[in-house]
Amino acid sequence: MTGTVTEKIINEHIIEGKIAPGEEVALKIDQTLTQDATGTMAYLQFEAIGIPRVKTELSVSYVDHNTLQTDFKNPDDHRYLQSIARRYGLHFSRPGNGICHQLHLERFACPGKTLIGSDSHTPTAGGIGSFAIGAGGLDVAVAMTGMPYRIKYPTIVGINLTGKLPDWVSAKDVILEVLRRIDVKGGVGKVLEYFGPGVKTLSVPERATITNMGTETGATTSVFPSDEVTKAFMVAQECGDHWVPLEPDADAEYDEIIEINLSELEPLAALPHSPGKIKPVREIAGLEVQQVAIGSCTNSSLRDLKIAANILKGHTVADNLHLSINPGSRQVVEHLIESGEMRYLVAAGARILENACGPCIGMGGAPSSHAVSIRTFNRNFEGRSGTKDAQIFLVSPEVAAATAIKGVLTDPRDLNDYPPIEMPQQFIINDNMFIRPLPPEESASVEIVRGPNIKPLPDFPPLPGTLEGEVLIKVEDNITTDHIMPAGAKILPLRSNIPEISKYVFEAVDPGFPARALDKSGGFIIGGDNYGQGSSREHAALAPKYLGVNAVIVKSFARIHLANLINFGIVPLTFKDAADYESIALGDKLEVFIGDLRSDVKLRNLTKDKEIELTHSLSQLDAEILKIGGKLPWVKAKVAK
Ligand code: MIC
Ligand code: SF4
Repeated sequence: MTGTVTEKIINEHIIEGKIAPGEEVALKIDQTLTQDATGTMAYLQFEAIGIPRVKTELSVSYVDHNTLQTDFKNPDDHRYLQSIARRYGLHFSRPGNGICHQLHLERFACPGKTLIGSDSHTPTAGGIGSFAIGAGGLDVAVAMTGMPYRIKYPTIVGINLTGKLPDWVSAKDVILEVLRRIDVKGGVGKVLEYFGPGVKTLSVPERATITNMGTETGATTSVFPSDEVTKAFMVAQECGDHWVPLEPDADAEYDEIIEINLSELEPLAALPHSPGKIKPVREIAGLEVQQVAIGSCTNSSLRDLKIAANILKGHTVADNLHLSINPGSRQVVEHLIESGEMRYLVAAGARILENACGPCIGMGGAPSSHAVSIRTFNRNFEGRSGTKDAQIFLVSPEVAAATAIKGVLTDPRDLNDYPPIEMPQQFIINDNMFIRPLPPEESASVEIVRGPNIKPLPDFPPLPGTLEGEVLIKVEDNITTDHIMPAGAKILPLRSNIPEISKYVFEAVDPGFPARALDKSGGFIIGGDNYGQGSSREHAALAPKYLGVNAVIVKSFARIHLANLINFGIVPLTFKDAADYESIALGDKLEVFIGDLRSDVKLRNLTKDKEIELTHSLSQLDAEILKIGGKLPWVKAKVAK
């Protein structure tokens, strides 16, 4: 069979649908993962569906986001998740074990397998050749019942890598170069598949840095082939038995091709406040910096921290800044301790934080007022760091470590020789912070532990044929889920309590929104292009729904958020003519005739006495799900049958 890696994996997993870009296809899902911030909701939904045990080959519940325990809420959620894993046959990764994507890559990901995860950076596993997609928690709950996951058949973009990265330039610069070319919505509806002679020059964790941050282009996923480098990595992780070769055929055809010569790349940075705003570091070097943070699921592998350690060796972190480090996993830390390289980090003055997401999601490590913070992370949306007026730049570990020494943003090529790093032939395998699934005969009697922060799921009624209400908010292009439903140390612990968390919807954009929405008994959100980019958090749909929002009308949507809106019974509509966006204002009274959602939709603006045409990309199934009030009632009915 000829084909790309993407086609080969989809062909092996397709259950329903037509193979043509834009057509809906249903895929069998082999593996799922969740993390704690989206997991509590996903498992509340899984419980509500009512099947006795997960039906996937492997499902893992990780704890890595809500690890700051300032009161009972987060630790209660962790106990709930642990009891769920024991009751329903999941692997459980205990807090402190590491970041879900890094751990999954080290211990569970396999070439050729499908994986969906309730986290938008699930494509990290594409670095090993998994077809790994980020999804809302409810879609992951449904996949755990053994039902397929539906995607729009993607356009397949081949990224032809040639050459070899020069010293001081690393995988982060490859994905920043991709973002420079296609920006934060250039990947929507697409899979970014890497191929070409440059692939073999990149290790699996380097490939994973690239597929991880492919999310920031809006792509459905990113994937690398599985080759001898993949095999060596899996053998070193004692997972060699699960390796399979998976390469594109010589005559594979891509819908589009992007050429990247690795030898020509240079250190790049994403400027505030978008991962798509890219400039060479040399053009902005010299900027005074107050914080450097190394870590996150993009750049916290052993390779990344080794390079940072060896750059910092014998130096002290500059007086004017703080350096924090969040290792990706305990395996990374155990290696750094064994090799002695942890000492270089500690001696240089780095603040070694937990093996968790940490500052990446505003869980500690907020920068000072107006600070410039240089981070190896994947997102620099305004306010996400916890400090609204901070300026966040996204860079490679090489740039971050060089900057930590110099105190100003530094092109690492200005340092002396590139330090050699030695990677182990064999990784230290210590799985003692994973709790394995219980056998069915023991798991059935496990009691679920629920703390007072875990509130029951709200119920939503079926939608009427005509939606009425006021425009509750009107926002611009590229609104992120961090704008809609912020995270951070104060709000993240409320993820299993919808009434409470809904008080923070649009907090940084318009803090009056929740009260206004409740006061007006719901209404509409109007937005621009790429509405809902960023995270997979379904709370960005669930909480507005709780406040009474029944439709979001925008120029275009980001993929995961669109699916989440449908899942919770909010109708996602787009302007047929984008210019109509201008004709609607905050407070306008609208009537939207959705009918059976089989065709276009009419909007009557009662305030302006004007009619406009709206459209949508809903399949028949989506329409059915929306009309009955969301995916949970739909799936419950299906399972009951
Ligand atoms: C993120 O990076 O924004 C998160 C936190 O990992 C989210 C998930 C969440 O909101 O819990 C994601 O990327 O999906
Ligand atoms: Fe965690 Fe940040 Fe990765 Fe999201 S992007 S999973 S918050 S490390």
